Amino acid sequence: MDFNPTSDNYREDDLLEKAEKEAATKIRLDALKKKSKIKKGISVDELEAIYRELFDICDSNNDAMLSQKEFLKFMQINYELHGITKDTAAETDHKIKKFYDIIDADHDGELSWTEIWESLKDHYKGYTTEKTDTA
Ligand SMILES: [Ca+2]
Ligand SMILES: [Ca+2]
Repeated sequence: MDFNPTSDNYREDDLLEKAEKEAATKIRLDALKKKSKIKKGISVDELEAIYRELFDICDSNNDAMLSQKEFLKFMQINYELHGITKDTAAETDHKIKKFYDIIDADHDGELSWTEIWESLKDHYKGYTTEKTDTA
């Protein structure tokens, strides 16, 4: 008998792991959408926490950078968090690319959390409140 059960099993585990990861991501995303609404007067800390979570969710390959494909997902969910129903698929690639290039401060073709947060902080100036309630 010539078969390789080890490699078959490995493959199965691999797929299972992928499915589990996708399910876990969906749960995190649903939780984020449910509890997080970005509205005027939000604290900087709160805003940062929301985007940090969103960044992690969109970083599918866990390399701490957002590729252009991952960034597209980030933008799509970002619209949803603002209560805007807008399909980024309808946005031109050109527009997304332009955003991407603006945020990519060191021009390495990928977006780090620092690059994204710096850009967002600037974008939300005057929208957020600095003071945070310390319990
Ligand atoms: Ca990534
Ligand atoms: Ca970069």
